[in-house]
Amino acid sequence: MAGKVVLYYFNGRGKMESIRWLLTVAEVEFDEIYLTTREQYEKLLSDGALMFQQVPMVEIDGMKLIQTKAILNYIAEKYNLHGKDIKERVMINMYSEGLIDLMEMMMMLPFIPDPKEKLDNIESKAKERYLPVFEKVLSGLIYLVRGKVSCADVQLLECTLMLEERFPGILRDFPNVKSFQGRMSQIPALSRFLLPGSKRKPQPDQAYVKTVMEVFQMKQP
Ligand code: GSN
Repeated sequence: MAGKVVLYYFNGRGKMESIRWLLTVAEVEFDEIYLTTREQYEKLLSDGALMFQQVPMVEIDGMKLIQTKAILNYIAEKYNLHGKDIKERVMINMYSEGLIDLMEMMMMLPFIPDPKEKLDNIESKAKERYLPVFEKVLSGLIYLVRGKVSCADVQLLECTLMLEERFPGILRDFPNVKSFQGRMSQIPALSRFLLPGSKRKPQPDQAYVKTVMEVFQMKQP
C-alpha cells in the first residue's frame, strides 16, 4: 500500500500552496517536511530526490514527483478534478495556466526590493486581463467547466483570495467571481482549510524570505 503523501517545501506558500489546496479539496491527508537549512536541501540533492534540483517535491504513490504543474495534473487526474475528456481538460488547463501566471507574479513580490511598480502592474493585469475572463465564464456557469469542480476552480479561489489580500475590494466589479468565491468556500474541505490552524500557509513574511534565500544561497538584492 502506498504511504502517506509527503510534501517537501518551505513552511510557506510559494509554488506548493496550489498543491496543498488541491490535495485538500480531494480530501487527501498529507504530511510536510519543511526546508529550513541549506544542509537539508543538499541532503535531498545528494539522495537524488530532486530531479532538477528544485522543489516542490511530493512523495505520492511510491514516486517522488517534481515540477508543480506535473504534480497538480497527477492529483487532478487521480481525483477526478481534470474534466471528463480532452476538450474539457484543455479548457481546464487554459484557465489553470492563466491563474498560475498571475499567482507567480504575486509570489515574486516579497523577493523584490521595491515592488510598487510591479504591484500596480499586477493589479491592472488582474482587473483588465484575468478577472474579466472568469467573470464572463461564470455568468452562466456554477463552476468553470461543465458545472463540476475542477483543479482550475480551486486555483481561481486561491488566486482571488490572494488578490484580495493585496488589493482589498478588487472583486467589486466582478460579482460573478465574488459569488463563485463564496460557493467554493462552502465546500466542506475548503471551508475547513480556510479556518485558522489548517495547513493553509499565511502571506509570506520576512522570515520566510530569509529562509528561502539562505537555503538557495541567493544574494540579497
Ligand atoms: O514549477 C516548478 O516546479 C518548476 N518549474 C520550478 C521550480 C522552482 O523554481 N523551484 C525553486 C523554489 S520555488 N520558487 O520559485 C527552486 O527549487 N529553486 C532552486 C534552484 O536551484 O532552481
